[in-house]
Amino acid sequence: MVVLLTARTKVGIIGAGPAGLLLSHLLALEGIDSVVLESRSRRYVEERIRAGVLEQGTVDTLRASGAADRLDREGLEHAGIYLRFDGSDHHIDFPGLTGGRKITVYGQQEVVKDLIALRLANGGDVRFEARATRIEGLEADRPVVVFEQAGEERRLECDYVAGCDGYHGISRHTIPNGVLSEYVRDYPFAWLGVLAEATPASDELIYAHHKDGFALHSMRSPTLSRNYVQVDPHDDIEEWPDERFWETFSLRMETHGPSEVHQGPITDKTIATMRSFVVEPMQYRRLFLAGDAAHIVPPTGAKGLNLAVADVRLLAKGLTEQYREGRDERLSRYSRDCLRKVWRAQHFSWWMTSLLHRFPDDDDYGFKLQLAQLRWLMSSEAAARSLAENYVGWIDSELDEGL
Ligand code: RFL
Ligand code: PHB
Repeated sequence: MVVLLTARTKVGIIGAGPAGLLLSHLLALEGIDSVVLESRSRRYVEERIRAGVLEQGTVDTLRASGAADRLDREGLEHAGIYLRFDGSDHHIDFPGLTGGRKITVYGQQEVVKDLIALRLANGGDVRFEARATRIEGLEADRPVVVFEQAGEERRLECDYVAGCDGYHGISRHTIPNGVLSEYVRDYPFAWLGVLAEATPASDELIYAHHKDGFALHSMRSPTLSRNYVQVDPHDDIEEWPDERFWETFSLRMETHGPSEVHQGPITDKTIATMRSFVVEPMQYRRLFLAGDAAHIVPPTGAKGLNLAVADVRLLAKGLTEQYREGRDERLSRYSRDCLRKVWRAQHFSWWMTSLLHRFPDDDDYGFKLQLAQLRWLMSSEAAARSLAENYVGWIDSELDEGL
């Protein structure tokens, strides 16, 4: 391959997921230019169905940065969730327990669409089908992202690199051996998720605890349901025809009598394995990792996308301080500051996962412990508040003020 073109920018961003796109947008608002490199096509990233729950702080960030016009029109504000166990529904009232905080249901791919449209409308440089292959020059503090586009190898020289390329990206792997510590927990189950053209059966999400395994009823709009069931991590999607999905989902959603499940044509079906993972530190010289590139959580606590937003909010602040005032105080604390929220969310996601799933080698004792914990959540305001506070997004008094 012939090296053809070299471009230059202040911040080279690898990945056009929520982390990379929002970072590019926040930097542009501060007059800091960036180039976003994305290996997939625009269509692919805009249609990739993933998260759906935005914390209050995520919505606030999008709103304050002018990226929430459609979110404000179409997002579904939710004041709580239901825990379904012992044959009935139990409501957790978020505003009542957290001083008025809520969540908003709005698909991750809608956030991605909005951010791409905004970046392009504002003259942003977002390159699709541009795959970063390596990062050079980190040791010399003159980073260059080498990438492939249209069959050519190209170079992007930058002051800083933001590795926003998700769990399977290259950024994390360019850091020399011995620098990073990895913390991992794998779970013996996966989530089978479907998108169905069916009116949601509930005004709020339902997390169902069932002896056969966990199920979740969520939604994307007044006409689209998003439902999940716990499955074996080795299951193949072919083993889950639509009829089997609805049968399993209906059974686990059962309350006293037959549950009210709204079925409809399934337009998307995927299996996602579950893992907790963190690398520390989230920085090496002029390379900063953000979002799933540095940490992932099982989806039970709905934290992944929100953590990605929290990271880039701090990174944009740090880079702004650096460019505006020539001070690297915030930037040098980036990893430490992010990891406070990351570990809080790690614990919450692990806890919600342990509370609600059936572990294959667990016995009835484990099931009874889960029920005891669920009943306690509904009878102790302190317990319910701790769930609510974490679900709407923990406010770190040391860091979140002024952000
Ligand atoms: P992303 O979204 O994975 O984006 C990374 C981007 O980098 C690109 N890329 C590269 N580009 C150039 N060169 C390379 N070499 C590249 N390698 C990779 C990829 O194509 C991609 O476009 O990471 P980011 O931005 O950090 O965002 C993280 C979120 O996507 C993720 O945490 C959430 O989706 C997790 N998650 C949830 N999070 C929530 O906050 N609330 C939820 O309700 C929620 N539900 C979920 C979820 C994740 C799920 N799955 C599928 C794992 C539900 C599910 C089922
Ligand atoms: C979703 O709507 O996709 C969703 C909701 C809550 C979760 C995970 C995923 O915990």
